[in-house]
Amino acid sequence: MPIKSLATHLKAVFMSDFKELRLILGDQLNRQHSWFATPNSSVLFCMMEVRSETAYVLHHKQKILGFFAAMRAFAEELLSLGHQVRYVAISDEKNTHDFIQNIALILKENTDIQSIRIQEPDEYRLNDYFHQQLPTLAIPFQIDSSEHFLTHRMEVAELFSGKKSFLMERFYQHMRKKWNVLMDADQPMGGKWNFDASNRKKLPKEVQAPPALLFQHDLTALEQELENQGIPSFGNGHAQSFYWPINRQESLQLLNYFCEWLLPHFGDYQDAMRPNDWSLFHSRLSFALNTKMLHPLEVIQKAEDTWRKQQSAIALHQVEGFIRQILGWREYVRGIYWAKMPEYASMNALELHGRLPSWYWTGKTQMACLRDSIAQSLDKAYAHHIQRLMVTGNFALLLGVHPDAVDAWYLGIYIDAIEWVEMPNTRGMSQFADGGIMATKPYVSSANYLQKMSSYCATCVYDPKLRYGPKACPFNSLYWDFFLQQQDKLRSNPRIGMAYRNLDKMSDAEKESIIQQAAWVREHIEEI
Ligand code: FAD
Ligand code: DLZ
Ligand code: SF4
Repeated sequence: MPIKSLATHLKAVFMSDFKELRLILGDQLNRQHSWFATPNSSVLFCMMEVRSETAYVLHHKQKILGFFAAMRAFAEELLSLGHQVRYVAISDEKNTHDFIQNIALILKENTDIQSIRIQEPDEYRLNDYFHQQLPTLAIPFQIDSSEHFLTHRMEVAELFSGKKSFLMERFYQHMRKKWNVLMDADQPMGGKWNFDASNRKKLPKEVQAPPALLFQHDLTALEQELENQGIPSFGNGHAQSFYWPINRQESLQLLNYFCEWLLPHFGDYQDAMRPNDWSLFHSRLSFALNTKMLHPLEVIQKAEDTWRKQQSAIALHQVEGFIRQILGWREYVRGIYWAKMPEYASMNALELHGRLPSWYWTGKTQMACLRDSIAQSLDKAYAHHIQRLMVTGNFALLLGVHPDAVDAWYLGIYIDAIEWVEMPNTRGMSQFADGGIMATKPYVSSANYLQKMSSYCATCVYDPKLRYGPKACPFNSLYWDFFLQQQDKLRSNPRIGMAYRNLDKMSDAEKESIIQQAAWVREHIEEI
């Protein structure tokens, strides 16, 4: 059913006597939720495209298109299953562009409604908003579980109660046992919990990743609607053939495609990077997962089942590496978020105050790794983990950018960016702004790492081996300068001992050249 036909259905719903209103947010597209088990003519499901959600950060166009298209497709699906839906579109004349005010209007039109239910919003901002605003409607309300996650919000906090740092590995083992994933009775499959060491292979030239599975949705009408409403955005929209999954069926297709073609090499090349190869062996399931079109357990179980059936073709470390990301990292970062918000959002342990270079918004830099990763992000609203962590995140930290600016960039640019997962990854894992709650040391590197894990350097105007001089790779001077500048805070960290031992071996003249080169890079940051 085309999205346009929603309006016709919506007229019909005004005729009924609804007793309960249930709000579905844009990242709550979970068809398996118990709310939808049986159609109930006294329940009115409401979904709303509101300006406030398009404006809390400047979003990539594909992110807005993707969320709205998936929301509309979900509303259509609910209608086809016999549910009653009130869909407030962005261009709806009556849209107040505020959830509570819209609900107030619907209550006015449907005077029999006696209660409201929502599902737990995953972002602190919206959770706070609903806790403050729902009571103002003066009608009983209930907040239900989203039935999506494998932990409750405070599970990580409880597990690490009284501890200064929260190590993922301990949490991951707890989750493997709790959900009986990759277990052999009470022992981990293969005798080890973690095959991380097998996940760092370089990508040989002759290894080609299968093409990414792309869908083709014509979203030009929706794009026009956004333009007519003056919704700001950046990046390329690809509205004519929008390729992200926008419903459960496509999300399942993407999962099947991943298990068949990409899983066999996922673990090997998880950390590899290659110019123009934008997703390699990664699943690109994050949008489907974060909108809840897919449940994490079904993704994990499908991967484990695929491995169990094809053990001769798929090695254990390929599947363990993938499952760790979802059963471990995804749930863990959510736990950190709820344990540490709202303070987490303003942490800046390294006291960094710099600006993000303007080319983070254009990709116009001569540094091949950054140019490729940023241009790809602007074009695809996607970069894989190691590009986010070791290219864009690494450089922003070395440069000394304020974590607020880094957070806003990551929250805006990626199709999968919802604050509960974006912020701990950015502020915690990538920028060390939480002072080590998540990571035991800052994820920074010189060009050496990038040269080892990618083929970017071969195409770059800069020389990854040089620390100073006009051809020197900017990562190198910034890397050593970072450790010099952060000595007070980092020298005593045993995990960084090697960096300081190397610095201590350098002559004063060498250190001075590095400092000057780093200062030059900072001064000319817009041209490098
Ligand atoms: P795959 O590599 O195929 O991994 C499979 C799944 O594992 C992902 O879909 C995702 O659900 C999960 N996963 C993997 N790594 C992580 C992680 N570190 N934290 C949480 N889940 C993980 N992920 C988001 O979903 N939204 C974000 O806004 C986001 N922001 C990030 C910002 C930074 C600075 C960094 C370093 C990482 C961020 N991540 C974020 C984590 C990770 O990079 C993405 O989940 C991943 O790149 C999505 O692509 P994929 O689906 O192909 O992942
Ligand atoms: C990302 C997004 C956007 C752009 N717009 C909407 C919207 O108009 N209505 C809505 O319900 N949800 C939207 N979303 C997703 C929300 O930001 C998401 O529901 C919250 O972040 C809660 O986690
Ligand atoms: Fe990136 Fe430096 Fe390599 Fe160029 S030389 S691609 S800037 S790491």
